[in-house]
Amino acid sequence: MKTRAAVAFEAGRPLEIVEVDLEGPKAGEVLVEIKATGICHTDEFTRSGADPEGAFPAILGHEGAGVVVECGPGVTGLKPGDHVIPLYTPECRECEYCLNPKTNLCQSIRSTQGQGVMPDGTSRFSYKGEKILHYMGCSTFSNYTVLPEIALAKVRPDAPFDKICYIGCGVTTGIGAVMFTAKAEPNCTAVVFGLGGIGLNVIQGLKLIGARQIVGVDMNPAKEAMARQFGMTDFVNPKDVKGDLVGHLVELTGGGADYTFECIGNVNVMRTALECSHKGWGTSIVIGVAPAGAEISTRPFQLVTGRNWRGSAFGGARGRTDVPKIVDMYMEGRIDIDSLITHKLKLEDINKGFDLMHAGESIRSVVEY
Ligand code: NAD
Ligand code: AHE
Ligand code: ZN
Repeated sequence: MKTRAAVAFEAGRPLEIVEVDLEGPKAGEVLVEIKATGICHTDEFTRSGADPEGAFPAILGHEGAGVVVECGPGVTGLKPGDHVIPLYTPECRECEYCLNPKTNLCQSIRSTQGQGVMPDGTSRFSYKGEKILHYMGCSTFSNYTVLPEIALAKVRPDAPFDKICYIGCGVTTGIGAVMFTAKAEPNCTAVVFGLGGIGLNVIQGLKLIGARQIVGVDMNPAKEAMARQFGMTDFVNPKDVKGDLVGHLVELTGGGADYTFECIGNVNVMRTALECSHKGWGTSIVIGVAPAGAEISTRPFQLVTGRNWRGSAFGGARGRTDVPKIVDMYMEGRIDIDSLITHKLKLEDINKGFDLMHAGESIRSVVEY
């Protein structure tokens, strides 16, 4: 079939809206009509050429929601008409990783996914006879896409696509990092670095679990108001801090925070985040993804003296199990997604979504098909 898609033909170039060819689903695969997709900073990270795994030409996008159109042979858990959220972290429930409660990182299709192809090693997308790669196993910047069944969470049919698409990455990543990765407890203190589409969801998660103090750090003062609305108790703009930022944050949190979250992808900030976590027990969670070649550093003494450095992908969530529950939380009014979706765009205008992100004007731009 033909489908409209925004294609990243080369790193660093704007996306181009073209009609691509899409092959139907093979064994274990599902054809999905994407109804809406968010634009996450990770899409920009890859588009820009900073992603060491980035391969082109590709159809980016990994924060979508849509409807099952057709199931390939052997698909048992989904049928046409089901509402689904694509999962860049699938859940096969069989691999060594899925069977270990310590991780959500299903590895059953990770290697082919990283190469931009389906589990059988081929792509379903082409343009003028040339192969176009998939992205993060999702490619939600295409109106129709094909995914393995294990990479789709079935969700309730009454949830609006233009809001729940955000649960496909940002909402789950932020709330999950608090609940599943940090397992933060009521009355804790926290510092959140980066008050964008991820950081605000970390704040929302911290409020939900009953954190006592939630410090937000961002260089853009325009982010303060929304962060306060979501539960931030103190705002710090590093540009306004005279002297050492770590010292300032340690003092503000009464000796360091129980939990800190880096939601930017800046290795210098990752160090600050670790070092302002509390001596003896503080945990710092790396969420931001850093460009090719970047490395983190700190004095080992920071770890010897009891701080913990951890990372979180997709908030530690197991997609097929946890995503439907997060959709329920939204539908029950327990989490706010609507306020975070600051811009709605048509696919033709998708590059505007990247411009808004760079200008610091949007939290989430959502493309509706
Ligand atoms: P965003 O662009 O919406 O937000 C980033 C925020 O960081 C902005 O508000 C910006 O002003 C602020 N910022 C930038 N540099 C700063 C600095 N030096 N100090 C303080 N604030 C600074 O991006 P997002 O969509 O929220 O994504 C954030 C990061 O999380 C990205 O690196 C993205 O790739 C990553 N991410 C990771 C996962 C995961 O599973 N680990 C999931 C989604 C996104
Ligand atoms: N390709 C990058 C890594 C990018 C990365 O860490 N991605 C996160 C999700 S970001 C969503 O917005 C992730 O899930 N990581 C685990 C994984 O298996 O990719 C690189 O540096 O190579
Ligand atoms: Zn993302």
